[in-house]
Amino acid sequence: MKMCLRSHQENVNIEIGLKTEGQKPKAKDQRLPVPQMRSVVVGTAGHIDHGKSALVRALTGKDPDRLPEEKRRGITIDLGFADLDLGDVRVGFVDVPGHERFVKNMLAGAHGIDVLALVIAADEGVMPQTREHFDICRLLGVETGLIVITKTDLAEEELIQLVRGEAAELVAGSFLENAPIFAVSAKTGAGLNELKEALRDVALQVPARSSAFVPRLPVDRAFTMKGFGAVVTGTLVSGEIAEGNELALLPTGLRVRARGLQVHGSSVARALAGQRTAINLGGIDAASIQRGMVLAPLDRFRPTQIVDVHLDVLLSAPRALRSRARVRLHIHAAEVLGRVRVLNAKNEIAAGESGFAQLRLESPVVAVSEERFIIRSYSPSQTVAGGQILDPLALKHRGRDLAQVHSRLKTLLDSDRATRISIFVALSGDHGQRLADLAAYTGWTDEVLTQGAYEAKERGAIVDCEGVFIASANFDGLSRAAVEEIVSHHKREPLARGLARETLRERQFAHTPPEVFRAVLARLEQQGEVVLAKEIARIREHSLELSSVDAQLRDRLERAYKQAALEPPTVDEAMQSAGLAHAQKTHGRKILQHLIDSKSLVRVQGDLFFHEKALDLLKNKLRQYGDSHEPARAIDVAAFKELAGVSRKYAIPLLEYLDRERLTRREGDRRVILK
Ligand SMILES: Nc1nc2c(ncn2[C@@H]2O[C@H](COP(=O)(O)OP(=O)(O)OP(=O)(O)O)[C@@H](O)[C@H]2O)c(=O)[nH]1
Ligand SMILES: [Mg+2]
Repeated sequence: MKMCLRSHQENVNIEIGLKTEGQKPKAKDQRLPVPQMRSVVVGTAGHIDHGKSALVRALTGKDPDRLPEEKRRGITIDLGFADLDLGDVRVGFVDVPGHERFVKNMLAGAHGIDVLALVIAADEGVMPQTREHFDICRLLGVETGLIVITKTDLAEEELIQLVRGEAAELVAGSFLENAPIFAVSAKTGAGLNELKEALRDVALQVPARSSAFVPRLPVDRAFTMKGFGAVVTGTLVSGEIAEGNELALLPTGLRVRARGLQVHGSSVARALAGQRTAINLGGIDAASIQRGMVLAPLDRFRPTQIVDVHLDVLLSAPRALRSRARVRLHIHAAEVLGRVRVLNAKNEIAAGESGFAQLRLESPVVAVSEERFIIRSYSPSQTVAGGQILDPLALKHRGRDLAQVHSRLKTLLDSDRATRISIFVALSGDHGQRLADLAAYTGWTDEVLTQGAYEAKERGAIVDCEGVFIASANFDGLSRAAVEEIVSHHKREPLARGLARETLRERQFAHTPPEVFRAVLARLEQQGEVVLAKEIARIREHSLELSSVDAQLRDRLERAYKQAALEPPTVDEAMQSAGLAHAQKTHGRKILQHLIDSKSLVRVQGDLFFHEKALDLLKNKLRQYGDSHEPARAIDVAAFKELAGVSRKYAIPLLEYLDRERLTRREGDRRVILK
């Protein structure tokens, strides 16, 4: 079920004080400076009624339970938020519901947290959702946290010690193994100061969020505020969003504008990775925004419905995770239904085991490689596995490709950026990929992508074809195909100079971007394998060796032109005088082409050819004429006809040819003979 959370009076006071519509924005310099202090998100987790919300309230003075129903029932239903200023650290709390039925809401909040505060009531100890929440945080890759035993005012010291033992047992071997355990009471305030101090220390140790990713804000709440319009909140998981930014709301792709931003209740010009952020959006109605949607830069991500993943099935899962099982995927704040296809021979991953799988989703989500997620069974809803996205834009696999898919996914699971780029590029086959495609796979910034692609290129894994990346294996394959195509053309048409580039492109590169085609030809030319002459490609060794019969024909044709000098025959006349029958015309044409290729004949106009010797003689005569007519060096058509000894029929095409050859330049009805 998707949720659209509407505003309640409480939100207005706690989180939002954005400028009202039509109100003049404050001048930039009047704004609060970008907060420089550390900002971390601490998420509570733990069983129902264990005192999570009471703890947040005792620490911050703010009640995270904001819904009237929560107040009435005394339980948390949906995520609550509160923040705490610890001097040099600002803590944004995400308080989650402990109720078994609201784990889905817990999941929407758990994904963005830096620090886990695992809350256990001293009078109850470790309970089912203590375990489930802890598993979820572990599977989502949370790396830092502490354990808080609450309600110590309700338990004897002996019991508290017992609970400490239980907690230590629960987290043994996990990221919380050495985490400090605090015994506190929200009621009496005992232990809270020490806890605050520890929160500060832990927060300072939290590594800064990676700057490798472009901004992304998974929406965990959306509501309308009177006078402001649509407001969304969420943890900015990466990058920065600034006031005025144009963003896409995914998966719909709707274009929206960040009209105003708030972090920790104050207006800011920009929000940074790791901050709980509220954004007033222009260009959209809150009713069309749902929890789980993602705000991101325009044209950067591609929503997906098929993802290849690595899964860790919980030891506590009631049964193995099998192919065709209908599951709920929780990724960031989104929940979508889908089916699993386990990518192994057994078609299942047993409880406590891991493996590769493909998830086919019923609706699109935004996902990038490396991203963590949680899998819950469809019914009853129960957390069964966690995982990591390996190929976010996967295709369906055929059974016989399984081994190959397996080895690819194995590499993706544990490899550096350049290797992953090489794999994503290879997946695109001969199509290749641009930086924008790789951005959709990874969510990385342009700088990171450029660097990764550069390294992949340096390692010889990919080739950069004018900005289209293609796997070296594909590039080599295309090069071989091109050479073979030209070779077989030479075999079919030994008299032809080579293969028209366009024909080559159509035959072998129809599904390849033009950049790749050009790069392949350029590489083949550079290696000296292929010679490119104008629009024709030929193999370097291709020579136009003629049979002796054809060689005689060629000589006769050439003689016909040579003898005619500047008054050459038509092609038909030349063929006739060479003794070529009409039926052999096509063959004769090829031989004619041979003479043209070897530069014995020159095409002056249309089908009008001259022997190169005759043209050379004419050019010399013309130069001498110019020298003896200094300084004008001019000649008119009549004088030219006389000089060349030709009629007007030949004189005009010849003069135009000489103009093209830059031997003469037309000036009115005369030609200037250039030096
Ligand atoms: N005596 C005592 N009562 C506490 C303490 N902390 C919480 N409580 C009480 O325990 C009950 C549950 O506390 P909550 O903070 O709502 O528990 P919760 O973990 O947030 O519960 P859910 O959000 O529904 O999972 C409330 O009646 C609180 O007043 C404490 O330290 N001492
Ligand atoms: Mg609560």
